[in-house]
Amino acid sequence: MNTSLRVAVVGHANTGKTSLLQTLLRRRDFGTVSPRGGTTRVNEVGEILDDLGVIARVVDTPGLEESARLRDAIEGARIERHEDPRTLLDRFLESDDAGPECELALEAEALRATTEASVLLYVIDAREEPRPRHLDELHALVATARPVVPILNFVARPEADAARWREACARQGLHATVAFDAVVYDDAGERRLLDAVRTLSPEHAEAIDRWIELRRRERLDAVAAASAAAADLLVDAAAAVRVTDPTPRDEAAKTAAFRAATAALLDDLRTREIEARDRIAACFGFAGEEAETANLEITEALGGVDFASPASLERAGMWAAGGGAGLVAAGAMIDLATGGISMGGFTALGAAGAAIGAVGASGGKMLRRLRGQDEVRLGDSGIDVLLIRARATILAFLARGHAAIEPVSLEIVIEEGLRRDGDPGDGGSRSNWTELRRRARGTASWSTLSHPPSNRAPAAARAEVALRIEEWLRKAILPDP
Ligand SMILES: Nc1nc2c(ncn2[C@@H]2O[C@H](COP(=O)(O)OP(=O)(O)O)[C@@H](O)[C@H]2O)c(=O)[nH]1
Ligand SMILES: [Mg+2]
Repeated sequence: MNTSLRVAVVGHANTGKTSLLQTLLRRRDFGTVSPRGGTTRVNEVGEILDDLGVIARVVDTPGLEESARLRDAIEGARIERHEDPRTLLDRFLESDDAGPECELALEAEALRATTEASVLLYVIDAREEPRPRHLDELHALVATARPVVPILNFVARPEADAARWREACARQGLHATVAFDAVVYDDAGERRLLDAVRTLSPEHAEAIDRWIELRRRERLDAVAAASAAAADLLVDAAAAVRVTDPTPRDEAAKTAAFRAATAALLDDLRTREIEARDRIAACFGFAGEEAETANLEITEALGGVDFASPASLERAGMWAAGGGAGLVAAGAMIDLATGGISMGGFTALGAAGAAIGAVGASGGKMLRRLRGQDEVRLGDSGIDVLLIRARATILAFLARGHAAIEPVSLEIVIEEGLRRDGDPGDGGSRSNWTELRRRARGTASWSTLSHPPSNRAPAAARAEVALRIEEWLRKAILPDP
């Protein structure tokens, strides 16, 4: 008898079995997911691994298509009246009716996987109504004599009726039903799924605990690494200084030089922000094409605040010249207002909003002379925009299952943050952020975006501020790990 944990995933075609396994395994390259049915034709095994080795094996199976016929075939294997269902199933699986060329070949393949499994996950498309064919499928699963956890998939869809399915499953004697959308990953849902497996298969409690601990640690590590990538971006953005060409020129040439420096800084910031997004994606195991699929429309978020287009920002009344206000020691300042959008308990407009009154100021008014040169820096609210987006990016990837198909929507994540706003647990974090943002200004040499570039190596003080921001973000994202 194999004593290691083995979980087989069964159900009708297209209910999301392969998707569920991709999400549980954190592997998009596992199996083939397709909106057409019948893509999985043989059982496929994946492994959950930690440093100590294999924690569990999970098995993907072909869909149980011909469930009525299957039920009849199992019943047809009866020889004596009191034979238990498992005896009938074993007899059927050994019979010619279950051979590779037979009509029920795929169903037989799936059922062979179940007879060796510790637990079965029965995946249900919760958008459907319970139908007789589901009862036929359950009949076959009951015959395996393995514990069954019904998994309600597609529960994130409005048509899904979880309560109805819970009742339908309970009537078949299955009470450990778990709602878990394979595509919209949710940590608590995965936890409930594993808890249900533990309850039905207590001899594997240790393996389940290892599995839970593995995912918990990975999550913490991913959020820490992603927060570090975001902190690095924020310091680069906050410390960046562009100095315009000092050659004495007339007012018009200076305006042009200022605009050019501003546009170049905004452009570089956008590239830098996309680079940070890719690093964040990689922290959650989305790399290369994976990150492409995630397709985070960073520049579209926050109502289209596009760093590369100061002209469009100006038109939208979303940027303004910083009029001193003690925010930046000298030089002109770009400020990106966010229309008061706030996340997780603080608004992007606060004390830092001082510069925002001057919306729509012309290029000429933006000029500040300083030794005949102009300095261009990103204003406080611009840094806040980057912070809000970076945080939303992390939250979006954190909530993304590896079977996900839709692009990540930052808008939705930011809106959810807005809805949660005012959470008393977040009190005080705004003032902490203001202080961190001030410290992140550091010196121009802290930023790879500064121009002319500094030949001084970034100071230890930069690393210290970046670490503080990383910790602040990590706590804002996972308040109590
Ligand atoms: N929206 C949504 N789509 C899903 C979900 N699970 C699976 N899908 C999609 O449903 C289709 C069938 O999924 P697949 O995993 O191949 O199902 P299988 O035949 O049971 O292995 C694919 O197009 C998936 O992307 C879910 O929870 N929500
Ligand atoms: Mg499949």
